[in-house]
Amino acid sequence: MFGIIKSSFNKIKKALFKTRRILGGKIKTLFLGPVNDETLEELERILYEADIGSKLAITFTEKVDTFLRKNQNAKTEEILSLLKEEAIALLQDKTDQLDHKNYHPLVILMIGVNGSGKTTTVAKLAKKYSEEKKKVLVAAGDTFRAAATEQLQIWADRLGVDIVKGKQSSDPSAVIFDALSAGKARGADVIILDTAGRLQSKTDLMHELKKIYNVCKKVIPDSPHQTYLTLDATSGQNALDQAEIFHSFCPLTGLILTKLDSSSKGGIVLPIYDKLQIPITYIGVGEKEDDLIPFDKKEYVDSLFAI
Ligand SMILES: Nc1nc2c(ncn2[C@@H]2O[C@H](COP(=O)(O)OP(=O)(O)O)[C@@H](O)[C@H]2O)c(=O)[nH]1
Ligand SMILES: [Mg+2]
Repeated sequence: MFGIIKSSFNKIKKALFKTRRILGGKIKTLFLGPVNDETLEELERILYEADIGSKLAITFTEKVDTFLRKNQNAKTEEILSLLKEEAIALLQDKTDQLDHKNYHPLVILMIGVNGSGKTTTVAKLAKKYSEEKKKVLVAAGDTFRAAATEQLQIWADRLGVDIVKGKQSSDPSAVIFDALSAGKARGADVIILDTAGRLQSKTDLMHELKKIYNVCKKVIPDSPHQTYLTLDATSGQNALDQAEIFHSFCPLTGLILTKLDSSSKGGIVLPIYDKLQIPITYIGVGEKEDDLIPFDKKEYVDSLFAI
């Protein structure tokens, strides 16, 4: 157990390596010298550059300012601790909420824009549940590109999980309907639904998602039990806008922040949570099936502000 915790912490540390170089290292260097107004302006800029967003960069800098006025000889470590405390307080307890109710089958709907990591995350979750000895079925709900179904088929073969797919350009809701019906009939424990990310327009995409959502309700009334939005961490503030739009059409139960390994902007977690108050359930730290870790606010914050 301890080994698993340790290895996931190392993965987060590795994933946030670039952000750490920007944040922890720069903050350390910044406070080596005498502190004045310019130092605080610089701190605000450094925080902003790590994608913490302008609102939080200002709030955090003000906290440091107040602290420094009371503690003129504060050490860098104390400043970093203060920032960590602020970040943890912001993330509150909601980020720990994973729904552990025993749904049977558990239906997970994966949504997000093209390239944000939906299909890869479906595979990662399939791996996770398979390891828990659950019978997993995945649905290739992205019928727009033949390559999308092929991609999921390759994962399903590799992981040894059941897949339901449709013909190219067929109605995705029909595939979802078939998958849910098949999952029920075959006694699947977990059904994970992949979807398409790019349609002609935002309205089309949202209309289609609504349709899929309603099909879920029709076949398994209380489903989808989890609706996860994948957000590409490298897309920075844009991820925030996406999350808001999706959430207004399909109530999200969790966010999965992908590609934290390839971003130097790991700070994006904070403004997303600040604005939407949707739990960050997992983070993606690579392209392989094992590169998905449950989000742990303390591990995350420790890595973010590590020096
Ligand atoms: N580095 C990295 N790459 C990822 C991660 N998740 C997905 N990808 C890659 O991002 C690309 C798009 O992923 P895909 O799952 O096809 O996105 P989709 O269009 O939303 O289904 C692929 O090349 C994936 O291998 C991650 O956590 N880290
Ligand atoms: Mg896909």
